[in-house]
Amino acid sequence: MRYWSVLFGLAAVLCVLAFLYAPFSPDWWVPTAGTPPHVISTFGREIDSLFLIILFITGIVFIGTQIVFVWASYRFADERDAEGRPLRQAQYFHGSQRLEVIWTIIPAAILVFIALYQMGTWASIKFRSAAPRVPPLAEITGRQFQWVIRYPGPDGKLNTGDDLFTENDLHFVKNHQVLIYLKSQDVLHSFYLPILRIKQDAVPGMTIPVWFDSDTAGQFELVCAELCGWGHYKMRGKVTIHENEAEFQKWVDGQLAEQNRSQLTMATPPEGR
Ligand SMILES: [Cu+2]
Repeated sequence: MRYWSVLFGLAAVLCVLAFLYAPFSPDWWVPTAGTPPHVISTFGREIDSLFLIILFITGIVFIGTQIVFVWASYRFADERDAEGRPLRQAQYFHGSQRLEVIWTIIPAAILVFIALYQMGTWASIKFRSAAPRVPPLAEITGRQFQWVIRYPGPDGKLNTGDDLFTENDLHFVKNHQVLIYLKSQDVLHSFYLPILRIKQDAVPGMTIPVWFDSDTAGQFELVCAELCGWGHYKMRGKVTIHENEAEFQKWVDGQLAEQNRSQLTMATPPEGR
C-alpha cells in the first residue's frame, strides 16, 4: 500500500505551506494592527521573535521527521507476489543505544538553549525589578464578570476619594511606559492584551504590577484569558491608546464630569417628594 505514503506526504506539504503563509497573513497569530507592523509594543516584538525562533526550530524538526516517515512508509510498504505471499520478511532488532542517546541529547540541548535565550525577555516583562519607575496609570480589578479600572483623580493619587472608575475601558497614551496594578476580587482571571502580547493572571489576595507600552494609537481588545465562570466571555474590554497626553487628559476630564454628574443625581432626591 504505497498510496498511504503519498497521502502522508501531501498532509505534511500542506502543513508546511500553512507555516510559510502564516507570517504574511494579517491576523496570523493573535490580533494585529494592520500590516506592517504586526505588533505595536516593545515586548510584543520580543515575544514574536521568540515565537518565530521556536516555530523555525520545530518547523525544521517537523520537515525532517516527515521526510523520514514518508520515505520509510514508501520504501518498506507491504509487497506481495502473485500468490499473495509477502516479498520480504520482517526483521527484529533490539534498537540502538547510540541513537537513543543522540535523540535525547539534541532535544535537551535545544530546550536548554530556548530556556536561556528567553530569559532576558522574561525578566524585562515579569521581574519586578524591571518595572518602570512611573506613577501607576490605574488599578485594575478583575471580578465576575468585568474589569473594574480605577484611575487616579485630579489629585494624581490612587485610592483617594476623587478616583475615576470605568468598566472594561482602559485608556493610555502611546510611547509612554504604562504601569498598572492588577487585582482580583473573587477568582483567578487573566489580564490579556493580545495586541501588546501582555498576559498576567489576576490572583485573589495579590496586587501584581504589570507594565507595557505601545508605539501606535488606536482601539484594541482587553480580554480575560482564564475561564473564570459562566460569564467569562463578558470580560471583554476596550483599550484606547491615545495619540498624546492632552487627548488622554480630555477623556479623563470628560469621564470625571460624567461620574460627578451621576453621583449628584443619585444624591439629590427627585422633586416633589
Ligand atoms: Cu475572568
